[in-house]
Amino acid sequence: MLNLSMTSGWRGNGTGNSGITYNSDGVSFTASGDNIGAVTDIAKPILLEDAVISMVVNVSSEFKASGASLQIFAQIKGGSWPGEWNCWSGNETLTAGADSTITCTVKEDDKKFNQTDSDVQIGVQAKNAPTGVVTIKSTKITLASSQTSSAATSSTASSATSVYSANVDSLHALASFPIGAAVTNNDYAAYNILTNASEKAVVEKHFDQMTAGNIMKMSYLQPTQGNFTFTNADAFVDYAKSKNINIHGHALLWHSDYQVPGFMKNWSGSAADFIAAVETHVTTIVTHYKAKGNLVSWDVVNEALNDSSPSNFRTDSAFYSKSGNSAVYIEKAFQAARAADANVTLYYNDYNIDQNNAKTTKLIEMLTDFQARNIPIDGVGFQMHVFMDYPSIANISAAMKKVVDKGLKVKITELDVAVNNPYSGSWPGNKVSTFNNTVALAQKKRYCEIVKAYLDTVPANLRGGITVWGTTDANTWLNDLLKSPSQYNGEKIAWPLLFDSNYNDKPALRGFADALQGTACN
Ligand code: 9MR
Repeated sequence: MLNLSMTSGWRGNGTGNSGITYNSDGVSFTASGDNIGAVTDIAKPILLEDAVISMVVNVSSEFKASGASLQIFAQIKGGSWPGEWNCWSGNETLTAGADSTITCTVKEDDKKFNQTDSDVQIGVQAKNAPTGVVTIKSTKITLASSQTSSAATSSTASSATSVYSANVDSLHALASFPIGAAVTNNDYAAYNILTNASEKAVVEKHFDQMTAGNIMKMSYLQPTQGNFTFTNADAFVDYAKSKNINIHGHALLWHSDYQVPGFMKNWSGSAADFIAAVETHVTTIVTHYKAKGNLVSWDVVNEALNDSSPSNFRTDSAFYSKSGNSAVYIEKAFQAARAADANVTLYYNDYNIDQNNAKTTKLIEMLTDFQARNIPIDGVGFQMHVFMDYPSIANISAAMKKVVDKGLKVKITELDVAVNNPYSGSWPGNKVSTFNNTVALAQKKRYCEIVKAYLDTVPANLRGGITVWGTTDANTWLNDLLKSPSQYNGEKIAWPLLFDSNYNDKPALRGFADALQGTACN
């Protein structure tokens, strides 16, 4: 049985319809005339012949009083749009303000509903001079026993499954700037982009840029001094190139303890020699990947600012201490990167700078200083590991605007929207334990609003792109119990990404697409 999503994918049907609205009951439409209704798509291949469509509907008193009826229908999209038109639910079967179940068995003698060529739309429309409102609360399709569909077979073992399509053919095709995803390689073998067909499929369909979640970090590329280990990263960059996908390099320098090679952490030589070693790392890697041709931008330095107020350069960083308690390593890294590749875009990347707070102020101070001294920098990466309720869109926009005002690019480098916020004042009383429709819709709206804020704030020539930090909810750093044991006390309740753990679209994907298409966020 297919249990269709009632939170996205529906649209108005019939001439003069005023669209549909999603609400806590389901999908509603105003039946202002004959053939006005609501439809949703089911992707091919779909074998609907002999299937039973079952809808729980609730009509308003006005609809009931108008004497109108409802008609479930199914239609093959394309050609002459042939359909199943024999299903009627008369006014007498409907009760005002109460749920009624109406059904339709899809039957066409010539088996047109065994569709491999075209998608199918199913829906319900009003008949007999209707007025008033109709709400569809649920829609289920019971396939004939011998039949199946891509949605059913791609789901988990249970036959009761929910099929949801965001109706997005390709997310990146909707944008004129890079749309990226962070991916896993041999760092998390089960989700390795080079070997996992589902990962490949979702990335190749929706993204035109990738970031390596881990394998281009320092300790992976230069584990011991002078020993550069490019094999895994090269395979990843080459695969991307074969698919016309660009790479955003992440990250040349990051203080986070286990990313820093031991030889740097334990440096006992002079500060000048340490800085020279930093420059060698940057120069060697940027030069190597310049030759590949598809590495378009780098996070040169990641997270060099602290979270204090006022904020300053981190001192809990080997780079800072071994450089002689100085932040000079930052500008040296940018200079070395620019010298190695004149064309690659150079970003400073950090978290919490989307909040227009002390850290943003320190960031802007650093940018101003760099520009005054001609230190090469092209833009700022806003990581944007955000929550449903925090930070506000106003703060995000204001912070991005400050970077735009410096004439620098803004790239959202690590976007994810965690459903649960363990830092909120009400935590854990406000904990969401199930990813339900209400949450899915709120997340859809939040994704839309963030992407819209980006488009509204950052002019086209300064848009470095938007990258989500992972593909599916199964493989998010927020589930990474090994590295973040305290996050949600080990519960996997972030659900922060665009695809669920079965690689199905989430409403969040529709929200992202809505913003790119200029559709209102709802
Ligand atoms: O997603 C990454 C995770 O797999 C690693 O365990 C972790 C530590 O290396 O890094 C995660 O990615 C981080 C990124 O490199 C920098 N910004 C914060 C990201 C989430 O922690």
